[in-house]
Amino acid sequence: MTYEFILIHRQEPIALVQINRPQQLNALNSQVMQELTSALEELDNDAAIRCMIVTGNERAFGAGADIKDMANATVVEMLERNWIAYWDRIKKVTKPVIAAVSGYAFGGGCELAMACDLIVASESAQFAQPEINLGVIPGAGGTQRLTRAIGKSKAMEMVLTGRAMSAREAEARGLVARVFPTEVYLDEAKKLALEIASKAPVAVRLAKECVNKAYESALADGLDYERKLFYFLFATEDGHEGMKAFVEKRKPEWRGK
Ligand code: DAK
Repeated sequence: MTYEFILIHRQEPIALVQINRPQQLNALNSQVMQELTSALEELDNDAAIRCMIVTGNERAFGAGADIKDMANATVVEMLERNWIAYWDRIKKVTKPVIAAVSGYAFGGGCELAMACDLIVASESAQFAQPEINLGVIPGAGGTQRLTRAIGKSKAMEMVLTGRAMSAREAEARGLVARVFPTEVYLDEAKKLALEIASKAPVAVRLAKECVNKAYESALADGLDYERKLFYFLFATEDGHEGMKAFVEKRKPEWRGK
């Protein structure tokens, strides 16, 4: 498939999907979202790839949904665009997806970063849900994911005022996993992706599923789910290989089975 607004950089076993609409600060229109989700699905089905990175450029990860596209839209048009389906598709990606964020991650851009499995940021990254300033509210998970990530009071403050949070603040509050100087944040995201890609693939997939489950269920259901997947891993060759390698004092050889 050819893409207009994204670039794919394959560096097996990892791949980078770069949003490339710099003149509009990577504002997300339907085509960008369509291309981005298709690329992630394609890479998810590619056996040579084990971890993906979604990124923008130094100035903007994404300044939100394309406001010019939405300004005159009716409620029926918004419903028919079925934008939220793209987020559902991202959620179904089974391999880990790291958001490498620099510059603006505003509105839908912030929601996109939060829809990824973890966020690595540059020192110049800024996170905001500024929809309130447009007379609307976040619509792709902002009120829910931000609240789970940073707690009710801070999320309320951000969503009600639209103010931006710095990378350092986002890290301190748990929205962001790691912050690096702008010159190296992408290299560091790649290092992290390579580290994840070096682990046992089935365990990585199930670990991602379990952590995401913690977001979506009551504690008792999440614990039950985790336990079942934990037992399941004893039916995999890699599960036994990892423990045997430890006992035999050698490096494990993962086979993805
Ligand atoms: N949409 C369209 N164009 C945008 C844009 C955006 N979100 N953000 C920036 N641009 C464009 C600007 O219009 C400008 O284009 P030209 O005028 O040069 O043609 C160019 O990018 C450069 O922007 P600025 O000149 O404004 O650059 P500054 O450095 O001065 O300011 C800024 C950067 C990020 C502070 C500013 O551009 C800004 O405030 N942008 C808007 C940020 C924002 O409000 N984002 C939230 C958008 S609402 C849905 C679910 C979710 C959503 C929608 C639907 N469904 C379930 C249906 C999500 C909604 C949103 O994200």
